[in-house]
Amino acid sequence: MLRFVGFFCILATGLAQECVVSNVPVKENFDKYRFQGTWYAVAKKDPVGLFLLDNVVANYKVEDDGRMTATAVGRVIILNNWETCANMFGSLEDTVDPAKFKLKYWGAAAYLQTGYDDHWIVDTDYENYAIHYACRELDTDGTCLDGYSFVFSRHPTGLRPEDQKIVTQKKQEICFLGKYRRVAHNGFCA
Ligand code: RTL
Repeated sequence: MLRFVGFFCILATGLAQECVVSNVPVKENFDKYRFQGTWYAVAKKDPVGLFLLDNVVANYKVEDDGRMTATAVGRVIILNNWETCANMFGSLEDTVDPAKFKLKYWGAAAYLQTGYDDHWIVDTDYENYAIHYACRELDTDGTCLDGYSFVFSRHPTGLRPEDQKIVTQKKQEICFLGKYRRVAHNGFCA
């Protein structure tokens, strides 16, 4: 009987561990140099509150001192009815894990949001797709209460069919499957 209970305890903790943020898988030996350049957001999972709506394009660069910086543009609506393109800047602080950064970000204009978020690269092949993950707030059980994620493509036309399967798999591994929306690109911020 005790062994029976023990088995179910292990099973239950195993299931509960799955979506714990500290267990979210990230890219092994992430190479920030190969990640440089333009990435088009093709899908995103939104956080609570104001966020980039669509036409999101990010550009990463490794500076001479080895630090990664990024810019991002995207359509936003401010004060409920004013639509504009947000030009954002970010500096990515390294951590012990090469795929996990802290992103400090701010806007070109003072009315744009500033913040300090996680910036994890869950997976990428550097040439076609990337899955980004940021959890802003942990729940008491260690799972993510408020987070966001981008699926990026090197191609403005979207993901190649052969990359879609792996991206779906990764969305599931980070427990955001079913929470993404497509990111439209219609030239609004071009
Ligand atoms: C991402 C790529 C790396 C560079 C930056 C990023 C995040 C930008 C964010 C912008 C939010 C802007 C808002 C403006 C309205 O006031 C991860 C895309 C800077 C989170 C909400």
